[in-house]
Amino acid sequence: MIRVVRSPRARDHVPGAEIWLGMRTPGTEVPERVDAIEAAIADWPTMQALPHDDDVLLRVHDARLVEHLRTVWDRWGEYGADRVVPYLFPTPGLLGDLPLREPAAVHGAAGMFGYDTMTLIGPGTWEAARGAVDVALTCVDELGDGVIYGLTRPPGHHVTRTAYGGSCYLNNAAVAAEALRRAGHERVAIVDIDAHHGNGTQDVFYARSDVLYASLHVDPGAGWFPHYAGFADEIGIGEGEGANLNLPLAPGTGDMPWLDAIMEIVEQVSAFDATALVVSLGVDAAADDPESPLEITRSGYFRAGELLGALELPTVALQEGGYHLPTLGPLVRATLEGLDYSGVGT
Ligand code: SP5
Ligand code: ZN
Repeated sequence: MIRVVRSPRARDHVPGAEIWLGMRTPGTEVPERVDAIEAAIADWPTMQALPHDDDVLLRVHDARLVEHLRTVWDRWGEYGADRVVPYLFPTPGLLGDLPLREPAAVHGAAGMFGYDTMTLIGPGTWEAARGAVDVALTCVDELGDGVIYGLTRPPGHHVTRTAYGGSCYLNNAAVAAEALRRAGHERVAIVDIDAHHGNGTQDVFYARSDVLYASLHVDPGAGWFPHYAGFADEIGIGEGEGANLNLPLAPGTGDMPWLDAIMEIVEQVSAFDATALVVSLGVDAAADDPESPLEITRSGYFRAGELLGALELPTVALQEGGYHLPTLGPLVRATLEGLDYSGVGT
């Protein structure tokens, strides 16, 4: 039996648009995604997220990022713009040898914390993002054995220690992994099956040996977001060397090679001897999805769930991407049904 944790704030984030290639496009990370998923799993036992303090959140993210997200919408009011969009970015090319100073003007500071132009902030963005963190933390509190699913929106896996982007604001999966560590799990594996590389989660744990990050995703080297991260030679650094695994896949990849990559990840998680699992459950690798060129079917997602469920680890599954509204709910349900190992051997 899969238990579900949801947030009443999940629909409050209305990005309104994505500024992509200079064009104001409608965007795909919309509140209706929540309706689509909730409708597909309405018969499963569901609880509301409980409020948590910022302790774990501040172990994952720089306090200045959290403070910026908490306050930027109110400070933006004087510009008369309907959303927060950065316009100037402190790239290495701009800074050279200069120290990174937080700009005095909030419109200058926006690009220090937001690394793209497609991840807009409006009036309910902070409340929704912080609510998703409460979903992740409530999942960890309620986990015990078995599988629990947190309907996290907005998603989180693109948020690094210090910067947001990729339709994400706070890294829910990283928060869950850190909370599992604090709850006594010695080794936590994060398996990211979203179509895109979770550059944020990778960044948070890159130098750590106690949290394994493993991802399969469309190859950034073939021209896909997040472009700068997700390559196979990113294996971790220092103590974290060997605790980061990227399996980039060619555009057009279908079920068989995708499931082979999941099997390779499952072997690595076993070898790592993880005591708990976090699944970054994006379903945007689906054939119909507008945001990725991967071609995964519903039965592929069910099988992926089964392969991960065979680990029989206490598992927190959190929502990441998935943008084709007609199939989004059924794809999430199929993955979780595969993941649910509670009936195995009984
Ligand atoms: C959480 C997640 O899945 N974030 C992925 C964000 C990737 N978006 C980058 C591409 C944006 C352009 N979207 C245009 C879609 C038209 N096919
Ligand atoms: Zn994605």
